[in-house]
Amino acid sequence: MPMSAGYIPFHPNPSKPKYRPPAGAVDAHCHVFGPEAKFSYAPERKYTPCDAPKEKLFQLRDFLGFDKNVIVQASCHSKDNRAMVDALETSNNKAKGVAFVGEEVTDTELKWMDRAGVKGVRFNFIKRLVDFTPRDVLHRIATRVAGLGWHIVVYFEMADLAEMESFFTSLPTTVVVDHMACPDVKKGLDNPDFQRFLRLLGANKNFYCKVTCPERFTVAGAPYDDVVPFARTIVERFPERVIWGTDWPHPNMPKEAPDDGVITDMIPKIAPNAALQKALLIDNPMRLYWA
Ligand code: 0GY
Repeated sequence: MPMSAGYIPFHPNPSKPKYRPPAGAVDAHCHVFGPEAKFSYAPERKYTPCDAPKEKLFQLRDFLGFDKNVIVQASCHSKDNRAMVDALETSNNKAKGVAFVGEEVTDTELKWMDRAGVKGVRFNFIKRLVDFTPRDVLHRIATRVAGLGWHIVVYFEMADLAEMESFFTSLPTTVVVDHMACPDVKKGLDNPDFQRFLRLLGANKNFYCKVTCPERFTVAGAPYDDVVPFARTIVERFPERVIWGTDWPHPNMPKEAPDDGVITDMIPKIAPNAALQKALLIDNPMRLYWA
C-alpha cells in the first residue's frame, strides 16, 4: 500500500481574518480526523493525517466567524463514518455531513447517518487517494441515496473531465463538484479544460461547485491571488450554485500548513459584493444542507 509516512499538522495559530463573514455563514468543506485513540484510521488509507478532532474544528469555526460546518468524510477514514457522524451529533445542529460508503452499506446505516445530518455521499476519483470503484456500483449507490434526498459530491481532476462528464450528468441527484474540479492555474482561464468545466456547470442546473482549496492549486502561494480569477469567474457566473469552505485541516499538504485566516480573507476577492457573499456563504449551503 503506498502511504505517505507522516503529516503536516494544521496551522497552530491561524490569523484573525480581516473579512467578517455574514451572520449564519457556513464553512461547507472541512474534515474531522480521529482522534485516533477513539476513531482509528482506515487500514486502506493512502496517508495518515494528524488528529483533527471536532472540538478543534468548532473552535476554529467560532474564531473565523462562521456559524456552521459541512464535514466531508475524507479518505483516511474510508467507509468508517463514525468520527464525522459523532461530530454532527454533538454539533447542536451546526454541522451537516457528507459520507463515504460502499455498496455494502445497509439501509439501517444510511438511516443512522441521515438522522445525524448526513446529506450526501462523496465519490472520490483522485487516484492518489482511493482505489477504483466501478461506475455501475456508484450508480447503484447514487440511486439508493437519491431516495433519502441526498446528493453526490464528486472529487476529480480536471484532466479527467472529458472522460467522466457523461457519468456525472447521468447521476440522479444534485451533484456538487469539489474544489472547482482542480484547475491548473498556470494554464489560465481560457484553457479548454476550464472552459469545458464552465460549460458543464452552465448546461446542468443540478450541478453546484465548491470554490475551495486555493492552497492546493496556487503556484504563487498565499494569499493565493493566482487562484482568485478561477473562483471569481465561477461565483459571478453561477452565483446561485456555489459554496465555499476552508478545507481545514488541509489533509495531505506537501509543505506548509495553510493559515485559515488568509484563506477566509479570499472571500471578498472571489465574491466581491454582499449579495454574492450571502449566496455563497448562506443561501446556497443552507439550501443544500439544512433545507
Ligand atoms: C480534500 C482534499 C484531499 C483529501 C481528501 O478524502 C481525502 O482524503 O479529500 C486531498 O488530498 O486532495 O478534499 O480536503
